[in-house]
Amino acid sequence: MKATAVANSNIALVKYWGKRDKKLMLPNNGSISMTLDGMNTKTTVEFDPKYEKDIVVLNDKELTEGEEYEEVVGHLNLIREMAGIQDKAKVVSVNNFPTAAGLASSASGFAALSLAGSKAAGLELDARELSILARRGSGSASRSIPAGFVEWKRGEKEDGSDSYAEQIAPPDHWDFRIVTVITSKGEKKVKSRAGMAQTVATCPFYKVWLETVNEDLEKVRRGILEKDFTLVGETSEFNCLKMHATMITTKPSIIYWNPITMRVIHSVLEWRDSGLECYFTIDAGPQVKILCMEKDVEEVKNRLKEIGCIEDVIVCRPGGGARLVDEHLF
Ligand code: 2P0
Repeated sequence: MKATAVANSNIALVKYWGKRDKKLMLPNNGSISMTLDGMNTKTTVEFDPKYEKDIVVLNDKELTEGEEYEEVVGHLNLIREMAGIQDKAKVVSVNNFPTAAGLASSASGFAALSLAGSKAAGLELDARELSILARRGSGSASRSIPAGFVEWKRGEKEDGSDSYAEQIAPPDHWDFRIVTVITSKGEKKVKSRAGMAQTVATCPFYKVWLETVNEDLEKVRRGILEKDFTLVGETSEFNCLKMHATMITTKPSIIYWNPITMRVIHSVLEWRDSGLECYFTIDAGPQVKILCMEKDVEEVKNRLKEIGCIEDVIVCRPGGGARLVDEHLF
Protein backbone atom coordinates (compact mmCIF):
# COMPACT_ATOMS: atom_id res chain seq x y z
CA MET A 1 0.00 0.00 0.00
CA LYS A 2 2.95 2.34 -0.65
CA ALA A 3 3.82 3.95 -3.99
CA THR A 4 6.03 6.77 -5.26
CA ALA A 5 5.56 8.90 -8.37
CA VAL A 6 7.41 11.70 -10.11
CA ALA A 7 5.61 14.31 -12.21
CA ASN A 8 6.95 17.32 -14.10
CA SER A 9 5.53 20.80 -14.00
CA ASN A 10 4.14 22.41 -17.18
CA ILE A 11 3.82 25.85 -18.77
CA ALA A 12 0.77 26.78 -20.83
CA LEU A 13 1.08 28.19 -24.36
CA VAL A 14 -2.69 28.70 -24.48
CA LYS A 15 -3.83 29.48 -20.95
CA TYR A 16 -6.49 28.02 -18.67
CA TRP A 17 -8.29 31.02 -17.18
CA GLY A 18 -11.70 30.62 -15.57
CA LYS A 19 -13.83 27.72 -14.33
CA ARG A 20 -17.30 26.54 -15.24
CA ASP A 21 -17.39 24.24 -12.17
CA LYS A 22 -15.30 25.04 -9.09
CA LYS A 23 -15.86 21.74 -7.31
CA LEU A 24 -15.02 19.52 -10.29
CA MET A 25 -12.36 22.02 -11.53
CA LEU A 26 -13.90 22.22 -14.97
CA PRO A 27 -12.47 24.97 -17.17
CA ASN A 28 -14.31 27.52 -19.29
CA ASN A 29 -11.78 26.92 -22.07
CA GLY A 30 -9.30 24.33 -23.28
CA SER A 31 -5.54 24.90 -22.88
CA ILE A 32 -2.25 23.70 -24.37
CA SER A 33 1.03 23.30 -22.48
CA MET A 34 4.52 21.89 -22.59
CA THR A 35 5.54 19.47 -19.85
CA LEU A 36 8.88 20.67 -18.42
CA ASP A 37 11.79 18.27 -18.30
CA GLY A 38 13.55 18.31 -14.93
CA MET A 39 11.16 20.51 -12.95
CA ASN A 40 9.40 17.92 -10.90
CA THR A 41 7.66 16.83 -7.73
CA LYS A 42 8.35 13.42 -6.19
CA THR A 43 5.67 12.06 -3.87
CA THR A 44 5.36 8.90 -1.76
CA VAL A 45 1.94 7.85 -0.44
CA GLU A 46 1.20 5.04 2.01
CA PHE A 47 -2.29 4.08 3.20
CA ASP A 48 -2.15 2.18 6.48
CA PRO A 49 -4.48 1.62 9.45
CA LYS A 50 -1.56 2.55 11.75
CA TYR A 51 -2.03 6.23 10.85
CA GLU A 52 -4.62 7.93 13.05
CA LYS A 53 -4.86 10.96 10.78
CA ASP A 54 -3.44 11.97 7.41
CA ILE A 55 0.20 13.01 7.71
CA VAL A 56 1.42 15.47 5.09
CA VAL A 57 5.07 16.48 4.75
CA LEU A 58 5.86 18.96 1.95
CA ASN A 59 9.49 19.90 1.31
CA ASP A 60 10.60 18.59 4.74
CA LYS A 61 7.90 20.53 6.59
CA GLU A 62 4.97 18.78 8.25
CA LEU A 63 1.63 20.46 7.62
CA THR A 64 -1.07 19.93 10.23
CA GLU A 65 -3.68 22.51 9.23
CA GLY A 66 -4.40 25.24 6.72
CA GLU A 67 -5.36 25.46 3.07
CA GLU A 68 -2.55 23.30 1.65
CA TYR A 69 -3.14 20.52 4.22
CA GLU A 70 -6.90 20.56 3.54
CA GLU A 71 -6.35 20.38 -0.22
CA VAL A 72 -4.13 17.30 0.11
CA VAL A 73 -6.56 15.62 2.52
CA GLY A 74 -9.43 16.46 0.14
CA HIS A 75 -7.55 14.72 -2.65
CA LEU A 76 -6.81 11.68 -0.46
CA ASN A 77 -10.55 11.53 0.33
CA LEU A 78 -11.33 11.39 -3.39
CA ILE A 79 -8.85 8.54 -3.85
CA ARG A 80 -10.21 6.66 -0.79
CA GLU A 81 -13.73 7.03 -2.16
CA MET A 82 -12.69 5.68 -5.59
CA ALA A 83 -10.83 2.74 -4.02
CA GLY A 84 -13.43 2.03 -1.31
CA ILE A 85 -10.89 2.21 1.53
CA GLN A 86 -10.91 4.01 4.89
CA ASP A 87 -7.23 3.99 5.90
CA LYS A 88 -5.47 7.24 6.64
CA ALA A 89 -2.31 8.02 4.71
CA LYS A 90 1.17 9.41 5.04
CA VAL A 91 2.23 11.68 2.16
CA VAL A 92 5.79 12.92 1.73
CA SER A 93 6.47 15.21 -1.21
CA VAL A 94 9.49 17.17 -2.46
CA ASN A 95 9.91 19.63 -5.30
CA ASN A 96 13.30 19.68 -7.02
CA PHE A 97 12.77 23.35 -7.88
CA PRO A 98 12.51 26.11 -5.27
CA THR A 99 8.84 26.81 -4.46
CA ALA A 100 9.92 30.28 -3.35
CA ALA A 101 10.91 30.90 -6.97
CA GLY A 102 7.27 31.67 -7.68
CA LEU A 103 6.84 28.81 -10.12
CA ALA A 104 3.68 26.76 -9.98
CA SER A 105 4.09 23.56 -8.01
CA SER A 106 0.40 22.62 -7.83
CA ALA A 107 0.52 21.08 -11.34
CA SER A 108 3.40 18.68 -10.69
CA GLY A 109 2.28 18.23 -7.06
CA PHE A 110 -1.26 17.04 -7.74
CA ALA A 111 -0.15 14.96 -10.74
CA ALA A 112 2.40 13.09 -8.58
CA LEU A 113 -0.07 12.77 -5.68
CA SER A 114 -2.74 11.36 -8.02
CA LEU A 115 -0.47 8.71 -9.51
CA ALA A 116 1.23 7.67 -6.23
CA GLY A 117 -2.01 7.89 -4.24
CA SER A 118 -4.13 5.88 -6.68
CA LYS A 119 -1.47 3.19 -6.99
CA ALA A 120 -1.00 3.00 -3.19
CA ALA A 121 -4.79 2.64 -2.82
CA GLY A 122 -4.77 -0.34 -5.18
CA LEU A 123 -6.33 1.46 -8.15
CA GLU A 124 -5.08 0.91 -11.70
CA LEU A 125 -6.09 4.09 -13.50
CA ASP A 126 -5.39 4.72 -17.18
CA ALA A 127 -3.91 8.00 -18.43
CA ARG A 128 -7.32 9.58 -18.98
CA GLU A 129 -8.60 8.65 -15.51
CA LEU A 130 -5.36 9.89 -13.93
CA SER A 131 -5.61 13.22 -15.75
CA ILE A 132 -9.21 13.62 -14.52
CA LEU A 133 -8.18 12.78 -10.95
CA ALA A 134 -5.24 15.23 -11.09
CA ARG A 135 -7.60 17.90 -12.47
CA ARG A 136 -9.74 17.59 -9.32
CA GLY A 137 -6.71 18.69 -7.25
CA SER A 138 -5.69 21.58 -9.50
CA GLY A 139 -6.80 22.23 -13.06
CA SER A 140 -3.31 22.59 -14.52
CA ALA A 141 -2.27 19.26 -12.90
CA SER A 142 -4.37 17.45 -15.51
CA ARG A 143 -1.73 18.57 -18.05
CA SER A 144 1.20 17.16 -16.04
CA ILE A 145 0.12 13.54 -16.58
CA PRO A 146 1.04 13.26 -20.32
CA ALA A 147 4.54 13.89 -21.75
CA GLY A 148 5.67 16.54 -24.22
CA PHE A 149 3.11 18.86 -25.83
CA VAL A 150 -0.29 18.48 -24.22
CA GLU A 151 -3.88 19.66 -24.67
CA TRP A 152 -6.43 19.76 -21.85
CA LYS A 153 -9.86 19.57 -23.45
CA ARG A 154 -12.55 21.82 -22.06
CA GLY A 155 -15.13 19.07 -22.40
CA GLU A 156 -18.89 19.55 -22.53
CA LYS A 157 -20.25 17.15 -19.94
CA GLU A 158 -21.33 18.36 -16.51
CA ASP A 159 -19.66 15.43 -14.75
CA GLY A 160 -16.25 16.32 -16.24
CA SER A 161 -15.69 12.89 -17.78
CA ASP A 162 -14.61 14.47 -21.09
CA SER A 163 -12.35 17.15 -19.55
CA TYR A 164 -8.84 15.65 -19.45
CA ALA A 165 -5.43 16.16 -21.03
CA GLU A 166 -3.94 14.26 -23.96
CA GLN A 167 -0.62 14.35 -25.75
CA ILE A 168 -0.39 16.37 -28.98
CA ALA A 169 3.24 15.36 -29.65
CA PRO A 170 5.96 13.52 -27.66
CA PRO A 171 8.97 15.30 -26.05
CA ASP A 172 11.42 14.42 -28.85
CA HIS A 173 9.07 15.79 -31.53
CA TRP A 174 10.62 19.28 -31.53
CA ASP A 175 13.66 21.21 -30.21
CA PHE A 176 11.39 23.91 -28.77
CA ARG A 177 12.62 25.38 -25.45
CA ILE A 178 11.21 27.46 -22.61
CA VAL A 179 13.62 29.76 -20.74
CA THR A 180 12.10 30.80 -17.41
CA VAL A 181 13.33 34.16 -16.15
CA ILE A 182 12.85 34.62 -12.39
CA THR A 183 12.29 38.34 -11.81
CA SER A 184 11.20 38.08 -8.16
CA LYS A 185 11.21 35.38 -5.51
CA GLY A 186 8.51 37.03 -3.39
CA GLU A 187 5.11 35.45 -2.79
CA LYS A 188 2.44 36.67 -5.18
CA LYS A 189 -0.50 38.52 -3.66
CA VAL A 190 -3.38 36.92 -5.58
CA LYS A 191 -3.34 33.17 -6.20
CA SER A 192 -4.50 31.86 -9.60
CA ARG A 193 -7.64 30.31 -8.19
CA ALA A 194 -8.88 33.58 -6.68
CA GLY A 195 -7.62 35.61 -9.65
CA MET A 196 -9.52 33.58 -12.22
CA ALA A 197 -12.73 33.62 -10.16
CA GLN A 198 -12.50 37.40 -9.84
CA THR A 199 -11.91 37.73 -13.59
CA VAL A 200 -14.96 35.62 -14.48
CA ALA A 201 -17.07 37.64 -12.03
CA THR A 202 -15.97 41.18 -12.87
CA CYS A 203 -13.96 41.55 -16.11
CA PRO A 204 -15.95 43.16 -18.94
CA PHE A 205 -13.59 41.65 -21.53
CA TYR A 206 -13.72 38.06 -20.30
CA LYS A 207 -16.32 37.19 -22.95
CA VAL A 208 -13.86 38.23 -25.67
CA TRP A 209 -11.28 35.89 -24.12
CA LEU A 210 -13.77 33.03 -24.45
CA GLU A 211 -14.78 34.02 -27.98
CA THR A 212 -11.19 33.99 -29.27
CA VAL A 213 -9.46 31.21 -27.34
CA ASN A 214 -10.56 28.35 -29.61
CA GLU A 215 -8.83 30.06 -32.53
CA ASP A 216 -5.61 30.20 -30.46
CA LEU A 217 -5.95 26.52 -29.56
CA GLU A 218 -6.33 25.56 -33.21
CA LYS A 219 -3.27 27.61 -34.25
CA VAL A 220 -0.98 26.38 -31.47
CA ARG A 221 -2.05 22.75 -31.96
CA ARG A 222 -1.35 23.03 -35.71
CA GLY A 223 1.89 24.96 -35.10
CA ILE A 224 3.18 22.22 -32.79
CA LEU A 225 2.30 19.43 -35.22
CA GLU A 226 3.84 21.30 -38.19
CA LYS A 227 6.79 22.63 -36.10
CA ASP A 228 5.87 26.16 -37.13
CA PHE A 229 7.71 28.16 -34.47
CA THR A 230 6.45 31.55 -35.68
CA LEU A 231 2.81 30.43 -35.48
CA VAL A 232 3.22 28.90 -31.99
CA GLY A 233 5.25 31.87 -30.69
CA GLU A 234 3.02 34.64 -32.05
CA THR A 235 -0.18 32.92 -30.94
CA SER A 236 1.13 32.05 -27.45
CA GLU A 237 2.39 35.57 -26.80
CA PHE A 238 -0.90 37.10 -27.93
CA ASN A 239 -2.89 34.59 -25.86
CA CYS A 240 -0.83 35.52 -22.79
CA LEU A 241 -1.42 39.23 -23.38
CA LYS A 242 -5.16 38.65 -23.76
CA MET A 243 -5.24 36.74 -20.45
CA HIS A 244 -3.32 39.52 -18.69
CA ALA A 245 -5.65 42.10 -20.25
CA THR A 246 -8.54 40.33 -18.49
CA MET A 247 -6.61 40.21 -15.19
CA ILE A 248 -5.74 43.90 -15.34
CA THR A 249 -9.38 44.82 -15.98
CA THR A 250 -10.97 42.96 -13.08
CA LYS A 251 -12.24 44.81 -9.99
CA PRO A 252 -10.00 45.27 -8.09
CA SER A 253 -7.30 45.14 -10.75
CA ILE A 254 -4.77 42.28 -10.65
CA ILE A 255 -1.38 43.28 -12.05
CA TYR A 256 1.17 40.47 -11.72
CA TRP A 257 4.00 42.25 -13.57
CA ASN A 258 6.83 44.10 -11.83
CA PRO A 259 9.31 46.56 -13.43
CA ILE A 260 11.76 43.74 -14.29
CA THR A 261 8.92 41.77 -15.93
CA MET A 262 8.35 44.82 -18.16
CA ARG A 263 12.04 45.11 -18.94
CA VAL A 264 12.21 41.49 -20.07
CA ILE A 265 9.05 41.92 -22.19
CA HIS A 266 10.56 44.94 -23.95
CA SER A 267 13.88 43.13 -24.40
CA VAL A 268 12.19 40.16 -26.08
CA LEU A 269 10.38 42.53 -28.46
CA GLU A 270 13.66 44.31 -29.29
CA TRP A 271 15.58 41.04 -29.77
CA ARG A 272 12.88 39.81 -32.12
CA ASP A 273 13.05 43.03 -34.16
CA SER A 274 16.81 42.53 -34.41
CA GLY A 275 16.36 39.01 -35.85
CA LEU A 276 16.56 36.73 -32.77
CA GLU A 277 13.24 34.91 -32.97
CA CYS A 278 11.81 34.51 -29.48
CA TYR A 279 8.50 35.21 -27.77
CA PHE A 280 7.29 35.51 -24.17
CA THR A 281 4.52 34.09 -22.05
CA ILE A 282 3.68 34.96 -18.44
CA ASP A 283 1.44 33.17 -15.93
CA ALA A 284 -0.25 34.40 -12.76
CA GLY A 285 2.97 35.89 -11.44
CA PRO A 286 5.93 38.13 -12.37
CA GLN A 287 8.22 35.52 -14.02
CA VAL A 288 8.69 35.67 -17.80
CA LYS A 289 8.96 32.50 -19.85
CA ILE A 290 10.81 33.01 -23.12
CA LEU A 291 9.94 30.67 -25.98
CA CYS A 292 12.79 29.93 -28.39
CA MET A 293 14.42 27.18 -30.40
CA GLU A 294 17.35 25.15 -28.99
CA LYS A 295 19.82 26.83 -31.39
CA ASP A 296 19.09 30.24 -29.82
CA VAL A 297 19.15 29.30 -26.11
CA GLU A 298 22.77 30.44 -25.54
CA GLU A 299 22.16 33.78 -27.26
CA VAL A 300 18.99 34.36 -25.20
CA LYS A 301 20.91 33.55 -21.99
CA ASN A 302 23.77 35.90 -22.94
CA ARG A 303 21.38 38.74 -23.67
CA LEU A 304 19.53 38.14 -20.39
CA LYS A 305 22.85 38.58 -18.52
CA GLU A 306 23.11 42.08 -19.98
CA ILE A 307 19.75 43.09 -18.49
CA GLY A 308 20.92 42.61 -14.89
CA CYS A 309 18.52 42.48 -11.85
CA ILE A 310 17.40 38.96 -12.83
CA GLU A 311 17.29 36.45 -9.97
CA ASP A 312 17.64 33.22 -11.93
CA VAL A 313 17.26 31.58 -15.36
CA ILE A 314 16.03 28.00 -15.93
CA VAL A 315 16.05 26.35 -19.38
CA CYS A 316 13.60 23.50 -20.00
CA ARG A 317 13.09 21.10 -22.88
CA PRO A 318 9.85 19.12 -23.35
CA GLY A 319 9.63 16.57 -20.53
CA GLY A 320 8.24 13.13 -19.74
CA GLY A 321 4.86 12.32 -18.23
CA ALA A 322 4.03 11.29 -14.67
CA ARG A 323 5.63 7.95 -13.76
CA LEU A 324 5.99 5.51 -10.89
CA VAL A 325 9.48 5.03 -9.43
CA ASP A 326 10.94 2.42 -7.07
CA GLU A 327 12.75 4.65 -4.57
CA HIS A 328 10.33 5.75 -1.82
CA LEU A 329 10.83 8.92 0.24
CA PHE A 330 10.20 7.06 3.54
C1 2P0 B 1 -2.30 27.94 -16.96
N1 2P0 B 1 -2.69 29.12 -14.80
O1 2P0 B 1 -2.93 27.55 -17.95
C2 2P0 B 1 -2.89 29.14 -16.22
C3 2P0 B 1 -2.30 30.43 -16.68
C4 2P0 B 1 -2.24 30.38 -14.30
C5 2P0 B 1 -2.21 31.30 -15.45
O2 2P0 B 1 -3.35 27.01 -14.58
O3 2P0 B 1 -7.68 26.59 -9.26
O4 2P0 B 1 -3.21 26.43 -10.16
O5 2P0 B 1 -5.94 24.83 -8.97
O6 2P0 B 1 -7.36 24.87 -11.01
O7 2P0 B 1 -4.27 25.10 -12.03
C6 2P0 B 1 -2.95 28.11 -12.60
O8 2P0 B 1 -4.14 27.61 -12.15
O9 2P0 B 1 -5.66 26.65 -10.64
C7 2P0 B 1 -3.00 28.04 -14.06
P1 2P0 B 1 -6.72 25.69 -9.95
P2 2P0 B 1 -4.25 26.32 -11.22
O10 2P0 B 1 -1.22 27.43 -16.60
